[in-house]
Amino acid sequence: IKRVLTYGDRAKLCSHSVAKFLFTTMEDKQTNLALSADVTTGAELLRLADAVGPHICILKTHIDIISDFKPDLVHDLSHLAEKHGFLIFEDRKFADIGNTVKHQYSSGVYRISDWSHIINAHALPGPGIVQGLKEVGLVKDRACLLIAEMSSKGNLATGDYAKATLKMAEEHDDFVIGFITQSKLSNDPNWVHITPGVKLTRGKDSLGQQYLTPREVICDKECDIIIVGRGITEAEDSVVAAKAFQEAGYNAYLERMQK
Ligand code: BMP
Repeated sequence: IKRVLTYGDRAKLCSHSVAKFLFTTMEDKQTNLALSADVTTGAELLRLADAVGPHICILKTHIDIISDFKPDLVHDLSHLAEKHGFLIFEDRKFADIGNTVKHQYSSGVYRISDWSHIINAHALPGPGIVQGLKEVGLVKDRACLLIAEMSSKGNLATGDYAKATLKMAEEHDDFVIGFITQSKLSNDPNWVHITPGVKLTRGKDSLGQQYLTPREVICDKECDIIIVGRGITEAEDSVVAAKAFQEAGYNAYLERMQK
């Protein structure tokens, strides 16, 4: 008897089209790697996306750190997402009242809802933030992740915060597909658990970031997807590094299947 569901099993179970596509992609491309493409020019973002695209299920952006942003950029990025079969996740971390985030999501310079399949939000303001984002995202078939736990030292998302975040997600499961988290919050296979702060060896940076290994995240903590930024972007060869993280992440998943 199979005790742990595969990514493919979970694709069949979940009802949200974005979650379904994500799990299907993970199974087909044999990857649970999300690239955090934290670079500062459009050209570099497109170069990375094209080079690393075959190895990832998600490309995570911080579009507001691009110094030469033009709307063409997200148009070209969307083409690369289709070419390589990955989802775009703008790591905007919305954190305001519903009415404000609605505008931040749909309008302004970046018009995030036009091109980003997945966005994320802090649960801190209460359920109105999800309601506001939903008013924009639902009709466009977009998905949202709630930030339950952070990787940075001394963060205040402690105690019952993650549990309350899970409850908020459960009340909006037509739009929320999972969590940014450091550990698994629920055994419900519909939720996607996505974890930043990953390198091939444990460690930290000089500004409070704390790193776990792919094996710790996927096998021990039972999360689904690793987010890797500088482990890839600062490597001598980003494709070689991406392949190493893809392999480490997927092997950890296969190991967890055997548990
Ligand atoms: P790096 O692998 O270079 O440390 O980058 C991590 C990425 O994940 C950054 O883009 C950061 O904004 C994001 N992130 C994080 O590090 N910790 C969190 O708890 C939530 C995040 O979104």
